[in-house]
Amino acid sequence: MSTTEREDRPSTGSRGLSRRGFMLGAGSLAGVGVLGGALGAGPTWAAAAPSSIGNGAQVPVLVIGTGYGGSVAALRLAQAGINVHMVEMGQDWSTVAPGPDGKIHPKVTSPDYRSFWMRTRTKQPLSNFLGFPIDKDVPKYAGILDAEDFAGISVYQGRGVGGGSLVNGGMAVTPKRANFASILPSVDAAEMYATYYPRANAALGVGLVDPDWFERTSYYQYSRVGRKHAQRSGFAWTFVPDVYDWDYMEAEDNGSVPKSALAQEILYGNNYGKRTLPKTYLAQAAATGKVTISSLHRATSVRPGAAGGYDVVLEQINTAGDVVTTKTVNAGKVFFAAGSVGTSKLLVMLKATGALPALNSEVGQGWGDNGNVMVGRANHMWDPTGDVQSTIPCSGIDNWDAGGAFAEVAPLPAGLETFASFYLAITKTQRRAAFSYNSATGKVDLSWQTAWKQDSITMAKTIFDKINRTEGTIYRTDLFGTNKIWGDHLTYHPLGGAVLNKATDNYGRLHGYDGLYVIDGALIPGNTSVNPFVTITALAERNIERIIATDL
Ligand code: FAE
Repeated sequence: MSTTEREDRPSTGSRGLSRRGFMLGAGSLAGVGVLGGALGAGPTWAAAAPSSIGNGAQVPVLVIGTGYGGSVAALRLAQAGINVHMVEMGQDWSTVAPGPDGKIHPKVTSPDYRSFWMRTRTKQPLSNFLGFPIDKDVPKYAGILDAEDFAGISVYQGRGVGGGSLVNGGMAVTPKRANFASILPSVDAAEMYATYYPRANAALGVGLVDPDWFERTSYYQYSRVGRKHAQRSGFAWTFVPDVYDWDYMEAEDNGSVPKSALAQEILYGNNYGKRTLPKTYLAQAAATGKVTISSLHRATSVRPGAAGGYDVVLEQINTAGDVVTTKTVNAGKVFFAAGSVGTSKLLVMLKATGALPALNSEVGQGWGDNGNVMVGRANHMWDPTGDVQSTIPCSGIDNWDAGGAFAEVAPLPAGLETFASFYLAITKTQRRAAFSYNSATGKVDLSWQTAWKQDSITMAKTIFDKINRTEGTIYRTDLFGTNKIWGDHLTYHPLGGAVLNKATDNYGRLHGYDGLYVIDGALIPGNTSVNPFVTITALAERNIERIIATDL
């Protein structure tokens, strides 16, 4: 199936939005971005409004977290004339000094202190290469990627102003409309596909790789091999939209701008080219003059204030993770946008410890991993995938309806020929876990069990067993350990924990408390059938429009 045939794509999203026509509110990035290579240094959040909130401050609205949900809330509230303060536990990366390589963000092949959130040893998603472990010791630091360990799963999340947009692949996929009812059953799909998905796609700057360049460039040989293998086994293969500036990537290829996606930058940040939230929603928010952000501030408590509103306790930390100051601020309204895990952990802890006892029993429930599972296949010598690979995936294999799996053809940008095809599959798993407060440790546990990933493996095998049979190839066993085929210990796509229309009303208002809202991936019950951030953004657009109209 070609991209244009992909059903139910919103008309102004993806292909409908010209690659060259991405507009940023009042001003266009296209003019400054493309050949001058200025996207990396173009309008970003921090240039406008760095801040540190004072102890005792009073704000009309406090947003906890600066990922997709939080950024949508901040922008739309500010545009409605409301002052917003955002708190973010990670760093404002645009103010961080370059590292030894002269860049803010290191390559995926050279993780260092900047790469991981408060770990003393890296935890790379691909832990091994040719069977050898590749993790190494690093100084503890407020790095950009968190690998948060629960008993049965490691959950990868972005840390810093911009949340997951800083570390993700930028794959911006609108689910097929036929699947929407199982994703968000209480939401009017017609409204989402007519209004909010297009709005989200436009504001995020979603576009598609130029198909002609795709056929030519050595950097997508791995994707063309992925297509050949998928099609020879009779699977639907499709281009997948992304927020990376495709014109910039072509300029990287012809050598006229500094390389980013084509220089192994992704998991630990992109220095140029990717339209992260600080270049889109947050840059627009800064332009209103009504939004401020305190970075390295972690929200630890929210409770009703004696004089109204909510008292929010914030720990200001340094880059080693030490608490420097504890502040209490008062907010008229609070938006939980700390991500599925961050929001769920806060709410479960606040209910259990008596700060917000009236939250209902749905809080902490309905968490899923979007069915993520990773795998590599060993190709024949005549099917090399390329010693240079773009870090931005641009295609996928769709076997959702028949086998419950959608697999992105992912890069393995090792800098040498690996003869491997690599994939991240999203599967239709029904498994859901719950968060619960552990009074012995004072922490929040997650009931996910590693064995549950077997369902996802079975679905992913509907694609890859068949391709292996057709091609006469086998699975790689050296990427996740020794003799281990499946990357089944992790997820990149945490979803749920404060599910829409269960823990909240149908617009994210938390039951039990006026003026408390959830507006991030915690609202989505465990699975989106595709990569999740477009759905998180579109749902946030829908909800904030209603909240502004009725509550503010
Ligand atoms: P998120 O973006 O995680 O933002 C939450 C923010 O809150 C973070 O910045 C936190 O640091 C901050 N925070 C948490 N707790 C606190 C606290 N107590 N106080 C203050 N701040 C706090 O949430 N999705 C796609 O659609 N396409 C992709 O290609 C893709 N690739 C991915 C690759 C990787 C490696 C990873 C990790 C994720 C990927 N994702 C992808 C998932 C996507 O980034 C994720 O669904 C969204 O970022 C979730 O958005 P939220 O607004 O829920």
